[in-house]
Amino acid sequence: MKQTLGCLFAVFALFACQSAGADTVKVGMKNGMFAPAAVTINVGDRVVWFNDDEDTHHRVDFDDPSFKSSGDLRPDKEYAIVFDKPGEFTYYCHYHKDYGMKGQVVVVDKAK
Ligand SMILES: [Cu+2]
Repeated sequence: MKQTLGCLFAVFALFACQSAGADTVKVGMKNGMFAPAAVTINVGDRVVWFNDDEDTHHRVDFDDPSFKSSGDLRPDKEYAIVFDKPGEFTYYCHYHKDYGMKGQVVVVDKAK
């Protein structure tokens, strides 16, 4: 019985830690695509884009100009944004937009 209670407590503690901490979601850039192209995160979470290509530059630009451009990302380089407001934010690769290299970040307010 003592052991069971201990386990239950551990599970609750884990839960509390996870909901209190911010998450990081990774989005790869390869072969003219963002992968995954659409992510849903909570306010305060971080999205990291990383160039998974071997010899192609990418650049993350948002339709909402309040987000800074990533600038040129060479292979193996990454770019991170912490999203501190809820909303649906669309972005694209400056170089490969015409090839359909577009993505979306949906930020939800988990307090609601
Ligand atoms: Cu690109």
